[in-house]
Amino acid sequence: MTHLVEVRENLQISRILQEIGEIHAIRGELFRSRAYLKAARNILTLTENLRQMHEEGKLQTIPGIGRGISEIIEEFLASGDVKYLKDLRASLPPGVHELTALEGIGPKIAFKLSQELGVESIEQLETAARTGKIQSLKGFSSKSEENVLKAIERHRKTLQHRLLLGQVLWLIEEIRDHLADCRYILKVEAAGSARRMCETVGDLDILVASAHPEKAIKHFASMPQITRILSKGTTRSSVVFGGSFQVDIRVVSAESFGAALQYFTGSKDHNIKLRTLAVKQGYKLSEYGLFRRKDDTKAAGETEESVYHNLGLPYICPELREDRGEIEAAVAGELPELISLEDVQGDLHVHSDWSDGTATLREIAEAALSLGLAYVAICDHTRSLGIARGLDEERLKKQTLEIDKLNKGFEEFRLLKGVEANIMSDGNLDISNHALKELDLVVASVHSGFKGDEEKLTNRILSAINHENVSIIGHPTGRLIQRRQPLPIDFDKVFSTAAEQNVLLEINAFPNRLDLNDVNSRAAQERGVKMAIGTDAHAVNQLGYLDLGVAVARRGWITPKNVVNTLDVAQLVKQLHQ
Ligand code: DGT
Ligand code: CA
Ligand code: CA
Ligand code: ZN
Repeated sequence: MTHLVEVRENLQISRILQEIGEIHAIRGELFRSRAYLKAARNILTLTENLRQMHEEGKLQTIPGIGRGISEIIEEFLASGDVKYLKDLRASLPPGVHELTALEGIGPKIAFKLSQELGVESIEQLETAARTGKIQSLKGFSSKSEENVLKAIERHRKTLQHRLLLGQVLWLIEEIRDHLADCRYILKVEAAGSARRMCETVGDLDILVASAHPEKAIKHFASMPQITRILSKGTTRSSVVFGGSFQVDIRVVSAESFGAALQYFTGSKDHNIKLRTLAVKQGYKLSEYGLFRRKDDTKAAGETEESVYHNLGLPYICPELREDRGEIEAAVAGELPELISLEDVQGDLHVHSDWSDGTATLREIAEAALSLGLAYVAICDHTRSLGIARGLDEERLKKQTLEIDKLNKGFEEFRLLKGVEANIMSDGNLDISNHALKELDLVVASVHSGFKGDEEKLTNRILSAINHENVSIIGHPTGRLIQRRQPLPIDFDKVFSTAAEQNVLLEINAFPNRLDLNDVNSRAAQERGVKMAIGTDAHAVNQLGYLDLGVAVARRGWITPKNVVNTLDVAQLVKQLHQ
């Protein structure tokens, strides 16, 4: 599992081409714009790493990528920068980028507003709207003015929105890449909720070690993705990325970096308990270090480990720092051995172009191989999900024959024959038993009929667990983060039945699902339930979401032996047929 960085690189390049395309559209260069937007889209669904394709001289074999675009890709791969994009950005009037963050304001309108009214920020646009300047423009009315004001209001509300962890991890990579270019910066870590791998992040806290704080801050504040600077001091700064997400940066000395990292990682409750423990042992713990009370000398601070060790504790992983018993467990020497990404050998929930995924079976296998995985379970939707081109028995049969054929060509890799069947409102599955019997594994999930009381919904899940062919319950609570509440199910019954029937509960790793979540996985483990991590990927790049599934498991105190993805393929198949 060492190639996630390269998968991210594809995404990064796709975003650069996307932005170039958008700026060309603003400038009215529609033909060019389309070419870049198309290239950006094609790269998103690419199965190979661009870096590798570049090394093999194959960039121009990608549809929509000619010499010009391949040169841009090469420049990015070599230097991490694209001068063409920088120049394009500089060619736009200030503020245009910020205005496009508003709903209903595309690049073209933003450009027009900035040209004709001279507005350079959302605030100035608001003033223009309130003073009737927008309706006086040709092609605009008092209605458009109202719409602009509403969009600004909605934008301010989403400003307080939390981002999904998956989105933030991505942003952290970009910030790291940028800060890596500054020779005054010695260390960079993301702290706060992002480091604890919380499912959503309110603001991102970046911690930097440097002996020249002002230079470090200046370098950070020059990131082109920053749309607004809220404050900029000598050792700290707060800025807004992409029009809505706040990032706080703090610069400390290398000697107190560990103590600062410990402090700003939180959680607040974990820190409070740790400080109390420090006081009991005659210390004072702050963001500057761990100090002996009697003479105020420093006992630790350069590394986080040194802080914990001097308090007589083993290192406590950031994912555990929620004051959910981790300090007590550390004192007792009973911290769990957490699962890690390296333990994971395969992905147990992936969609192909046989239903609503975008990749072919072969493309999925190749992408998984390049990620270092040993197996992937193909789990396409079944027929009652019409919109997702769900499979009936006949197409499922054809798919399994295709998988058998492909598997003959692999030496140390296997596509597992699976399906994601729907749990109907009566608790039955929408596909016949004889079709399911032929498969390596069956994921059963609720995709419709979310209304109903706890008893009814619990019974639906229980009958799926009791179904003779079901191996895994997919995204067990059905929640979508910030969009749909979890189903009200009786976990007590679900856990005891799953443990009894040897049915696995999924930790779905898709960024807006993370279902089971940390708390529920931990409860499941305590009840003897084993879990399966599945990315629910619908495109090859999404196989990289495995790290989010692992993060949930780690926050849930889950050990490797309770996650079947840590088994090799032979052990796994055996376990699935128990
Ligand atoms: P978020 O941003 O809402 O997702 O959550 P956090 O945990 O990142 O919270 P944030 O950004 O307010 O603060 C970052 C860390 O800084 C927090 O986890 C612990 C530390 N911290 C902040 N304020 C306090 C405080 O008043 N007391 C203590 N002990 N720690 C604090
Ligand atoms: Ca934060
Ligand atoms: Ca913060
Ligand atoms: Zn599903």
